[in-house]
Amino acid sequence: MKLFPFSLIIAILALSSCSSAAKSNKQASKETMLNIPQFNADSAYLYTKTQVDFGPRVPNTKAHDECGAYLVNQMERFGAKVIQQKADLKAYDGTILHSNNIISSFNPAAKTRILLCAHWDSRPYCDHDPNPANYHQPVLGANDGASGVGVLMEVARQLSQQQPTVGVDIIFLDSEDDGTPDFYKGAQDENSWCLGTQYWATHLEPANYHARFGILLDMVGAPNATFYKEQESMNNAPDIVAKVWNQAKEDGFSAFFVDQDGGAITDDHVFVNRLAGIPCIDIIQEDLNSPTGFASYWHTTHDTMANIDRTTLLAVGQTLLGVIYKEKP
Ligand code: AHN
Ligand code: ZN
Repeated sequence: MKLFPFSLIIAILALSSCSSAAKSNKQASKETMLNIPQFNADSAYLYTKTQVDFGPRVPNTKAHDECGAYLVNQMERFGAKVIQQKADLKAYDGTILHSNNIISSFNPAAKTRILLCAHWDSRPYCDHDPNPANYHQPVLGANDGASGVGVLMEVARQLSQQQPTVGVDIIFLDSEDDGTPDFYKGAQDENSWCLGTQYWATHLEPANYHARFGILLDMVGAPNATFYKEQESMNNAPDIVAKVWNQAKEDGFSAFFVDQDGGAITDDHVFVNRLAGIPCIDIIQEDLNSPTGFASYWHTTHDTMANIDRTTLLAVGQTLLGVIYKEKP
């Protein structure tokens, strides 16, 4: 008779321990599913500065080629399969630009893919500088170019440490910023911008490439930057805008990702949408009160590391990681 209650206690203990083990396993697997890495803003800052230290990355210059080699080397170190898509592209004035789109694939076998991109070239003209004597100086491009690439390099480093369930392709697009300068007396031409993207979207690599959606970063490093819901993004991929802005809100970054419509901008995402048929949005700093629509140092000699802030890099990078690691195949 004494044995019965004892075995009952054992049975109860076994049952309860079993159910608590099952519960903690369930919790653990839920947490593993939502294990979103921490974006390191110092690292993104350093990747941005390293590019800037090469000098302006204007196509056909030594700094451009050296920085390109650095980017390829880093992405290979992060375990990506890297393709360099080289092409000679014609600028608005007939100049032939030796262009190089740097395409890095993570988890290339995965069917469901996300495209992340940013331009890595610098503009050859400071055509919005307050001093006209600087119009033919190249832009250093700390914010306009290097910041987007810097954030994506840190995302790549995170991808190398923890693989998400979807595949990710990161393209550093070239020859974005050779568009018709303001001082040119002839016609402005929309198609003079984003030459590298226009080439990629009509000569897709990897072959037959498709992604569920794309996110372009452009000028994502300035202190207190404001990203509005850019109009071309809203027209082509409103659900992706909502996904990104909701993730930013969840992470506490709504001061950067403003819940308000912005202007329409001719940027790389327009050609990804139009020519490659991939719904793509643009996270781009807009200043709705400035005459150009952009910050005062845009396309001037003041686009330097002094205008790069780790908190902005963090807001953009952490939001991207949330979106990537939550996406289901
Ligand atoms: C135009 O000015 C037409 N588009 C801006 C695209 C751009 C230039 N983004 C950075 N630099
Ligand atoms: Zn620019």
